Amino acid sequence: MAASLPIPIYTSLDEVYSSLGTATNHAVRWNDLAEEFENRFGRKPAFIARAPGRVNLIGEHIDYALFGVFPAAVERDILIACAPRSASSYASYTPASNEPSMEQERGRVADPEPLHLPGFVVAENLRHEKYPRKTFAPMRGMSTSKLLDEPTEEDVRAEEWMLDIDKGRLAWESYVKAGYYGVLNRFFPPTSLVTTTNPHPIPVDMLVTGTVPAGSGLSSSAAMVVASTLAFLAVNGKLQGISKGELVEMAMENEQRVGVNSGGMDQAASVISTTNSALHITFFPKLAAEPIPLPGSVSSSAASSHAVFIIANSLVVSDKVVHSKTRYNLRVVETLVSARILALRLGISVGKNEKVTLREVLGRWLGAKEVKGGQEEVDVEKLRDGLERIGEEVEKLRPEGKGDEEELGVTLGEMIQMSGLSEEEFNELYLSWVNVEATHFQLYKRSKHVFSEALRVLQFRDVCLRSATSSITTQSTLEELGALMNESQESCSKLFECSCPELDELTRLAREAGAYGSRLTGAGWGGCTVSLVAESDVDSFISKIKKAYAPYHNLEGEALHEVIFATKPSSGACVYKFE
Ligand code: NG1
Repeated sequence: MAASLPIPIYTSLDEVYSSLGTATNHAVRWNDLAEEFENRFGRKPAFIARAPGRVNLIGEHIDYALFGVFPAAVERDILIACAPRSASSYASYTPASNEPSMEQERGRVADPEPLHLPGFVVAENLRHEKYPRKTFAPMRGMSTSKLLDEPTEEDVRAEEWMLDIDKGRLAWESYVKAGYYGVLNRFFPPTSLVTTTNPHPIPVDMLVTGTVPAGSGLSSSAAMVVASTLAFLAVNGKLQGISKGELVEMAMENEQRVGVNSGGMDQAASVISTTNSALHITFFPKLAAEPIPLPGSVSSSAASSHAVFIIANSLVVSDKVVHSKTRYNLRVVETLVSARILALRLGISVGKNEKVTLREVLGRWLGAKEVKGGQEEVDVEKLRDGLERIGEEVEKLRPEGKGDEEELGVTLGEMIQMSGLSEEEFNELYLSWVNVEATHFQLYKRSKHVFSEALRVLQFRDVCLRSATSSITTQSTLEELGALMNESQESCSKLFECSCPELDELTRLAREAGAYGSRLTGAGWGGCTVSLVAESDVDSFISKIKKAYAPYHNLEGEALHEVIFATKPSSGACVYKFE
């Protein structure tokens, strides 16, 4: 239901945030951005696209196994001011930095800078010293200079749009380009002839700013891709008729172009969230999002306990793209292969070419019928019951003859043999589209994490729903939620191995400082933790963590607030239209 709503288009800022001037002073930020856009491009922006980061409260690394997750959008966000470029606007254009005036697009774009080229993008960032200005043009599988001339019919019948995203290097503009791809492919088919009825994408100027810290597990990458997709939709007049669900799908596909085979949680949370609620997002058999009020966010009596979520950055930067071979993408492959092997061991049939997920295996095990385009829906009760029982079956993946203390992984050869596929079939199905590296693949531990974490998500949801029907959030409700968060951290650390010493330390310190529960949030291996803390204890909690966590010792004031802060569920992505 929430996914079928249209993308909100606002003309006033108080429609965007529930309360202005909270963590950062939003009104000042938005004005500064619009003014700076005018300084740099000589005219006002036409739109500002906004996409928030998210904090995942529980349900880590299970979205790509197609199990439901439980994130909430945060107030921190990415903003992209943008406007179509007209002939008169390039005259006043003044680059903000001393960067070379043109990204060298592998020598395909000729000097002087062809600002008028179809779909040509000038992307600037407010922090231009760190994120230099970039310019690029989409190409229909042929040299850009040809686009300038009269293209022949053959020239413009290309297979794919090309934007040259470098997957081996983390570059800020890659996320802008990733957002552009979806819009190009959906609205400007690369294979068709350019005619007046099938026009070129519009040249655009954009200025980006953001308050979501990069590489911190708050999903700055998804926020960038969602905001960029929205900005290109808005400038090209294609916003009407796009639902939130469609935007999520576009953003998911777009982000995969940066080189990470991500699930869909971040994009869904960034797009579909509403204030005061978390989202229970499910991906199977289709994308659906259910807003769930969080305890303490309903009006309650004086006797109730209020609690808030506090985000703390471990200050270990986790670069998902650079380490994807041994971390994120490896987990995706391990999780998928474990699904096939578990299915075989449970006597469930799996097609030779089928990349079955753990969620689908559970559905089949529970007797869900295969229907056209997927599997029939399984209700939450049945799913919870199945997750409670399948834990024992996962033991069938435990390598024989190996004790608790021993290595529980299997080699590539062993894994192929267990999969029932030939080496060639296995490589084609599981390794041809991704680059991974491991001596041992941890099928048992990964699937044990996925099923237990999926169950914790449903339990967390149940506790929140129960508490929403009562006017009082009791101590025991918060303790139940906290316990689930702590179990999740343990599982992420020991079974999924996506924590790191600093995250383990920070979550332990949070519990010692009085949190009901604390866990890593997002992909892990660095980034942030989220802790559930009584509202009355927020200040003392933060000062205890500051004292105890060495990387915070020298931080004061705004610098401290940048790394540890309480957060409220925020609204999802939108477009602000200047009138
Ligand atoms: P972050 O923390 O944004 O890197 C990643 C994935 C999610 C999910 C989590 C782990 C992307 C864009 N996001 O989140 O889909 O799998 O890890 O739960 O890759």
